[in-house]
Amino acid sequence: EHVKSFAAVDLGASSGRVMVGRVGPESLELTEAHRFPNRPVRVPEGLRWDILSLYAGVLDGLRAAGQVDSVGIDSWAVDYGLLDADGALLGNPVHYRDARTEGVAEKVWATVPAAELYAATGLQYAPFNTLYQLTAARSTAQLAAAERLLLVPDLLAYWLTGEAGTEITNASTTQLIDPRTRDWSHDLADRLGIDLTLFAPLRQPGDPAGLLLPRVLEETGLRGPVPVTTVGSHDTASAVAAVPAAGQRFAYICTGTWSLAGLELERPVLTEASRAANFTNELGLDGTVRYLRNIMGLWLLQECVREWGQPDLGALLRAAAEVPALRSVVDAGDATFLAPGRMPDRITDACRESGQPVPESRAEITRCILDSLALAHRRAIREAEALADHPVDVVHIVGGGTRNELLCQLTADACGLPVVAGPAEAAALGNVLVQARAHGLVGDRTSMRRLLARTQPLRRYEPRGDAAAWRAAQDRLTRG
Ligand code: ADP
Ligand code: LRH
Repeated sequence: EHVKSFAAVDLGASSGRVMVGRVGPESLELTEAHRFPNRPVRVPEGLRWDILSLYAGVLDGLRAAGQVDSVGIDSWAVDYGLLDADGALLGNPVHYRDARTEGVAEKVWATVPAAELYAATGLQYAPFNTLYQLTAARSTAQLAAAERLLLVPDLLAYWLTGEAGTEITNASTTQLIDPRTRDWSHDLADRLGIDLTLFAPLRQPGDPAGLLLPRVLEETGLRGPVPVTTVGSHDTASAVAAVPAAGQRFAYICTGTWSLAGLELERPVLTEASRAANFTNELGLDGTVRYLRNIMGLWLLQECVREWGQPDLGALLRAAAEVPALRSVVDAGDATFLAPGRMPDRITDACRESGQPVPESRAEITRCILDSLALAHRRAIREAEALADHPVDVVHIVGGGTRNELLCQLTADACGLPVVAGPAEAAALGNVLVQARAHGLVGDRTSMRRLLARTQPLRRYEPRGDAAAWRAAQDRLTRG
């Protein structure tokens, strides 16, 4: 059997990894070559990504991966680095949780009303959309000096190859792309004074993205030529590509730092009702639309665990499973949870303010978070089904959250639907499969999904009764 190897660089908000996928016509095997923490740094001017440390992790990972047929890169969305006229990076990329975008949206809406923005781009309102970040950066010395803007995965690809491009699925998260034409919205950019010539030409998943530079080969011990292949460089686009679903009647939840819950559609939903419900139309593979809602996700738990000095997660989750269900819930979609810090207090404050019992122990706070996430999953999927007129009969959970059995079971209970959990490394697998397809090893999206379902360990959770309790909890939140 003809087998090829692909390195998938996948940078999440909590960790980066370089995975190696070995793909044949009937086989798909993924192994971890290297994993490294992603620790943002607060400096006087704000919260920044430590991009050089991440790039060092990528090089270490490629060395550990050994000889591969191609490399693909994906990461979290919306953030970017700026280059000067010599092609040198101007400062550390600003973290999407940085406070610089506070109050910026209102200024943008004074020029282009929110309804018009949605009709033009289909993107949800989130303070960190690149459009708002660029508006916040207006009249900074750094932006004035910039000749080029590269989204994070494109920046790493540029360092590896010397070639600059803008990958389309991630570009769709800038809020400067029209999801119908899948091209820049020049009119919008003009009205907002955003210079689109900063962006390198658009690239599509599957496009060649250059060859590893001689210096990179030397540092990683790889033998050239090694091509870099464009993948769905938005991690969520790669993760959705690796949802092991059959047919169309499925919803997905990509769980990690965020929960991204929604549907794969052929066309964007740009209605006013969709805007009011804050659903986004991000671009996926092969002309698809990722119609989804951002939910705060396991960030809520990560931040508590950080505050508590990193206790054992397994023990904490076992204790949380023993806590009575649905005593108190918070709105896990609420942007008030976006910034880092004081998370246990912020959760208990929200419970107190909404007149619910205040969780006291770590186990109780953890249970409150997981119940709240499951509830937010339920709400997002139900609303997406209605807004897109696209009913589903199964929910696929992919990403790191699939390792949290309690969260998977609670999500099945809350949604009243079976949950199929796995793969955990969906973004890396989607990254690998798009490279494999570009190298002629797999066919269309359906056959990619079939290969995943045949080769990846999946676990099924059936919904356990008590629909009324979830409905009541939802009512409590909506009223509160
Ligand atoms: P990201 O890509 O956003 O960095 P991941 O997909 O790697 O996130 O998921 C990280 C999350 O997965 C962690 O915050 C944690 O809550 C969860 N997780 C990882 N490993 C385990 C585990 N062994 N048990 C339970 N949860 C886990
Ligand atoms: C998840 C993710 C998500 C974006 C957020 C900024 O890693 O890419 O899809 O909304 O990060």
